[in-house]
Amino acid sequence: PSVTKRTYADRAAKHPIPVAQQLLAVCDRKRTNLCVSVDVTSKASLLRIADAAGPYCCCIKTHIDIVEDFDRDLVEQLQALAEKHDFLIWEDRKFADIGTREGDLMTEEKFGLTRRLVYSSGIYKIASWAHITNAHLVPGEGILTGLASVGEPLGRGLLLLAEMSAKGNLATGEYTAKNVEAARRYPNFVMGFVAMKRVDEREETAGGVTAGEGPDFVIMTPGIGLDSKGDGMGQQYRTPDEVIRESGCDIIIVGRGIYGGGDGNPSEEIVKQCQRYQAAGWESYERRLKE
Ligand code: 5FU
Repeated sequence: PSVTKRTYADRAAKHPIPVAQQLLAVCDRKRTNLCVSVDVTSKASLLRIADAAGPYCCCIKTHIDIVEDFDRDLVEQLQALAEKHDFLIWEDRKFADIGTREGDLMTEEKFGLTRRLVYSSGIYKIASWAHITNAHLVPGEGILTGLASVGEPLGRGLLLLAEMSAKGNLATGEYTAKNVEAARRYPNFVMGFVAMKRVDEREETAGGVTAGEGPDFVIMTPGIGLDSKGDGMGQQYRTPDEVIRESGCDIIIVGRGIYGGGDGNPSEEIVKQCQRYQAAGWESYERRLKE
């Protein structure tokens, strides 16, 4: 059957990528398909919001480079919260540098090329703590070889940005289809897509894969709001039901709808909004299974 008719538990049990198994299993265990995007600029706010939202979500998404007082302790505390509340961490880094040819990996090991160091090194050392990160396919498929050489041995997973939520974005049509084709060639690292719909089941691809067949990709979808249609700056919001039930996506990503912008809503308000989005997302998933 189509992945949209399979439960998170069933998909978790059969997924080839450990981090995708983990994510889908958390969804099932906690009855949530909510990923909370915590886009705040201080360590204290990020940790406070992650602690408040933790019980209600399967994943916390960060933009770690906006945190002004970032330090290693932040990462350690975030990891401790992930353990405490049973969620995964996704750094929304959107890598887009040039890639590596398969045969050149050995040379790269020796010279430690930039395209891999951005994931493994520097101040943030993203690969050391983020279960999930994401990348654009703009530079070509080599980007996957480069990132996989760092992430795969650590058991990390990657999402390709097959589509985006912003008005007028260019990730459409043939480009989206290319993302799906490329993902199929990295079955141990590319766990899914940032996308607005079930891009992997849309139609036949060049590889001849038809609707409902092929690997299980997790579709994670930003641009979710229950109270607003946009932010006046290009962001477009849809409801959890439009995204999970009508469009067949798997995980809803909610930022300002939950933390409210700035340094974030008071923790009680965050809890209240999390519960609201969690309930809406889960209800849509259950309806989708029955329809
Ligand atoms: F890839 C994408 C995309 O296409 N749209 C997005 O909005 C990522 N995002 C991120 O999701 C964006 O960078 C924010 O971190 C988050 C959405 O936040 P919001 O406050 O719910 O609009």
